[in-house]
Amino acid sequence: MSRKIPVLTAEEAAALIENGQTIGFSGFTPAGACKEIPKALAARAQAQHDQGKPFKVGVITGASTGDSLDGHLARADAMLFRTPYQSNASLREAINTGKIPYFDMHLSLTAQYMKYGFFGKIHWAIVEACDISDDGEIVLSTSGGVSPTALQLADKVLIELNAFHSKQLRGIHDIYIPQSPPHRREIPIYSAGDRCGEVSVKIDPAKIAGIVLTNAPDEVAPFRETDPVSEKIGEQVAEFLASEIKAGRIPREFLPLQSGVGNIANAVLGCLGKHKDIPAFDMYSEVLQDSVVDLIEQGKIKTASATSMTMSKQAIERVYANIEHFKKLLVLRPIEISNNPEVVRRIGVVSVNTPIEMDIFGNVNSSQIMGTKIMNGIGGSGDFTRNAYISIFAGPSCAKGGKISSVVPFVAHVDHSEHSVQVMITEQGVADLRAKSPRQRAEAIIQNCAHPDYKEALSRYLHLHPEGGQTPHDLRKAFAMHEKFLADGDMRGAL
Ligand code: 0RQ
Repeated sequence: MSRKIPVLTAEEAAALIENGQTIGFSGFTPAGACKEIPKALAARAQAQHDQGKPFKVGVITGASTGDSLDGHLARADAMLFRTPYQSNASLREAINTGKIPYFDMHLSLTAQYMKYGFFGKIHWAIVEACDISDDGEIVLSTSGGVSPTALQLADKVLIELNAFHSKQLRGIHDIYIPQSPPHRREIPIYSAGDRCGEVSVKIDPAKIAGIVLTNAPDEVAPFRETDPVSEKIGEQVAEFLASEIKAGRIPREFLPLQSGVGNIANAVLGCLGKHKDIPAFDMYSEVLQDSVVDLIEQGKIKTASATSMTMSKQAIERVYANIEHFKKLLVLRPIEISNNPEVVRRIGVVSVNTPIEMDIFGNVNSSQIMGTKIMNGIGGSGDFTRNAYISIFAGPSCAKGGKISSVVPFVAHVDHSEHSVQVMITEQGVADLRAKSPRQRAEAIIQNCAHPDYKEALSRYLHLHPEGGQTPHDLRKAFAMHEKFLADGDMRGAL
């Protein structure tokens, strides 16, 4: 016979957690992230610190979360470690000043690292749900993330039951957790919308310590209006993909698309939706943003698979108003599956991600400003880039009003190597790097992608040593543009 699971206040829930414990939290971006227990936990940490007692917890999530989790816990100095991705200003500062150890990881690996024991014991799973039964059946809210694995591994579980989210989300999730090696088999997904798992997570109800009742939308920041540079980048991506279909290198019916997060990703999707030679397509991605709702309503997206619906309150309400229709077209998966290299390679995903900087030979930095300060993390960009049918990086040719060139001689940190990156696109144009040597790639990137203010300097660098090897670097000058920026705040005039 099942017992009634106790309803707790957030403070009562936080009081159960002890210093030094590791928590697997739900949430992928602010979608489906816990909102009340982390705030109460931060307050508990602060109170302990005020009494001179230590209090920190290890924090594992799907990706970034909302300020209620990452902001509050970082500001309370309550994190023992943080992984695998973040985008919060307070947390970023604490990481960059060495206060919080941060492991920036490929997101598809987090759940299996948890299972393999690489993070040590998982004491708690704290997970947002839209529905729960007394016999331990949990229906997740707007993200899959690492929640299914955390719920299975943790000794104890706390649930935030969020009344804002429709209980009708039951059926949108497809929860499949692969066996660990040497028993793992292929993941039976052969097209973006395939389902192979369960609609909910079932655990032993005895380990659920309590439920905290909440009622709040996800803390998703509003999108900026598309600016002309993002729009131009979006158009270049759409035009490039249309020309690949025309050339017969992408099948006529097109291939599933992965598109990153943020304004450029939104603009890319909008431009693909408008392009007359791009047929209706599937998405096999990580995050579904507002633009996906528009494109589904316009019939331009057929099915979309991801691990989260990172949508504004208005967009998610549109989904809930027509949930039975959307459930036929949307699948939310655990991050281990939404980003799985095996599936990405099999179904031929075309990946489009945003770089921080790219170098003339094709390496990409997605995560570290000037090679030292973390911005967010590699996220899922590596999971997709390394395994894509065609991997594209698309972003502006310069930053900070032109004082920083996004194309540099050598990236100051490598997330994606020249071996994985196939196409670079800026508002200036497209560099197709396929079947090109490093010297040929450099000519294409400088000519087609670099901002006019930096073309000559980059070209001079490339030709410093005409017989200088397969990749003609000058190691004394490779970071001259970065050094110039660090010295006087402007890369122009270097080299
Ligand atoms: O700084 O906010 O202080 O002005 O970096 O740049 O142009 O606003 O772009 O918000 O799209 O973020 C790569 C960070 C781009 C993001 C990155 C400064 C710039 C600005 C942000 P300010 P923008 P976006 C997974 C997809 C990694 C994870 C990933 C990211 C700030 O896309 O985190 O790919 N990606 N996930 O001024 C110094 C440079 C700079 C620079 C930009 N060269 N040097 N600062 N900035 N270039 C896959 C999915 O499926 C979702």
